[in-house]
Amino acid sequence: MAKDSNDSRQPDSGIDPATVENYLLEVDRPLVIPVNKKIRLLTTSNDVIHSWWIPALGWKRDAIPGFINDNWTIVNKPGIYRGQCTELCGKDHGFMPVVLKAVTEDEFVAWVSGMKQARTQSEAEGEKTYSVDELLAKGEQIYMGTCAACHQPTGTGIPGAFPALAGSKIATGPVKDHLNIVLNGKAGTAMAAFGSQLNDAEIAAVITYERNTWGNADKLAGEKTVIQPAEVKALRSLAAH
Ligand SMILES: [Cu+2]
Repeated sequence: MAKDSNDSRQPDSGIDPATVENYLLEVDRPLVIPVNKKIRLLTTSNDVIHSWWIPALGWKRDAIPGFINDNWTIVNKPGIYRGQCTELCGKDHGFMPVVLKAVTEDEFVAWVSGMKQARTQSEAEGEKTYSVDELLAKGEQIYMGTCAACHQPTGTGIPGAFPALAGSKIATGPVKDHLNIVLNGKAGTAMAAFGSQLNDAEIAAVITYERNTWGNADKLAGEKTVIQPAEVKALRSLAAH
């Protein structure tokens, strides 16, 4: 879901949903397809059963962990087609928009090459070693965009709902545990897995930021405070085996 919708829906956000365009119906990464091409869509899930639904396509398809379902579509008119999760999937069911963007063949080719470029750049970032300042600046940006909605910009969380990171066991404990929860999430809690959403450099930056902010660095007795992308990469491959 798009950040402005998510920010607005938080308790006491002070942001009037009426001022947010396509409130709860906007995403950060739409599904982009070319028009006039038969498209096969595969659906699965990494947590519970959802159902992928865009009314204009005329069908719904369950997204089930451990299974891959498929369906197809041909979209003739370029444009934005909106939908939502249509399986009562949990407490966040109301916050699962689906956005499909149908574009011309030329636009699609350009989009694919842009995505490939971004991937190459992201891989190059993962090979670099960063200064502490670079990690902190990048980490703050990612924290504010990805983590702050629940853990709050001040790192204090929301008591009873989202744990604080300021002085927390995870953010001031062994780096391996910290990396593990950010990469893989925590079952039975609202903590999602960010391993597939953030690249190695982004994960390294946000972990470094969390370990050096809100007084956490002072509590890290003997634990690592600065993490580089290569260390994230190493732990990813460990988890994959
Ligand atoms: Cu859902």
